[in-house]
Amino acid sequence: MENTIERIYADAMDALASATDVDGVNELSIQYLGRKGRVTHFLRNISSLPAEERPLAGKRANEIKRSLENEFKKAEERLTSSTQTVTDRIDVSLPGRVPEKGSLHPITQITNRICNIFSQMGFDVVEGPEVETDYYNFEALNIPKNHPARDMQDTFYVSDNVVLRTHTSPTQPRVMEKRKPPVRIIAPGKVYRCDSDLTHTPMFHQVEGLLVDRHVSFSDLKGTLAAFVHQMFDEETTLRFRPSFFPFTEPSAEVDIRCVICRGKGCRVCSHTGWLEVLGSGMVHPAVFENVGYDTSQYTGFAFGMGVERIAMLKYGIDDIRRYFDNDYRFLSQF
Ligand code: 2U9
Repeated sequence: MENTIERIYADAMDALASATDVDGVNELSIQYLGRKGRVTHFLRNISSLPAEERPLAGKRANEIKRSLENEFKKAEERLTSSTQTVTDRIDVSLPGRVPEKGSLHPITQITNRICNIFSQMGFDVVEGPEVETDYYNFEALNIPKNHPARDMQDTFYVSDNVVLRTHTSPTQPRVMEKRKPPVRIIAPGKVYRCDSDLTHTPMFHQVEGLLVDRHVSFSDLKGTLAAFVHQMFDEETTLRFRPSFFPFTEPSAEVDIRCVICRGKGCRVCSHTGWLEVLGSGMVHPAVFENVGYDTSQYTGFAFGMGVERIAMLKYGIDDIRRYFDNDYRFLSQF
């Protein structure tokens, strides 16, 4: 008899340990302590036990009944409070958090735009190494050993003959060594110079272009760059070519556009000149063609280069180049 009530108790405690919610506990309470429950049934039938067993069986059955009432109550409280905690903290009816949409960095957007404009004119986009040999970065481009551009102040030297490229132009002799004219290529990418202030960062982005064919003249250069400026800024933008000097082009010219802010009246952005410098350009120096084995009696070509940060500053009206590299979300999310 003692075994029967102890078994009932053990079964009840096992079942309670696996109950996961309040409904489950209530169900067990009915199974064991309800009108037709196992403990109730045992208590009702005590009178049928031999007289000497009744007092002990009755005492133990009542102890178990109280213990189970207590255990069921505790389990009910525990499960109710944990359910409440979850629902209190999490409102499952709230709309989910929508992740912020990313976008391309403004420098990437402008680089793509420049490349698209030249691609439509038939230029191939080519990329070269950022760690470059002295030969391709300087020598092949007619920048001799004693040229000021080689100064340690301006160039990051990796070793005696290896540098971080100071422009993307070295990509082009690399291509010319492999391809015969006609050649129409633009080289976008990162370049490095030992320089840092409001308008210079040690790393910046360039796009440099090259076209080589028979009968290429300075007027082809002017027409191509005018078409570029009109698509990049707008059709009304006036441009002018100003004589300049680069070791790799002869003659050379810098290209200015009418100030996009004041339209030529003079303002802080154009230093009150009414003009903004946007490109460098020129006819490729014959020495550069000789270095790659092109016949200078057959072929001529023009080349140009621009700083992407500068073009983006003018397009978006940004006055400090360092904004591009701060990674401030408030700045970047505007593009
Ligand atoms: C080859 C021959 C010549 C590319 C050129 C420039 C002029 C130029 C600067 C503009 C602003 C770079 O970012 S910047 O500092 N570039 O002024 N670049 S002509 O001339 C070449 C390229 C390749 C084989």
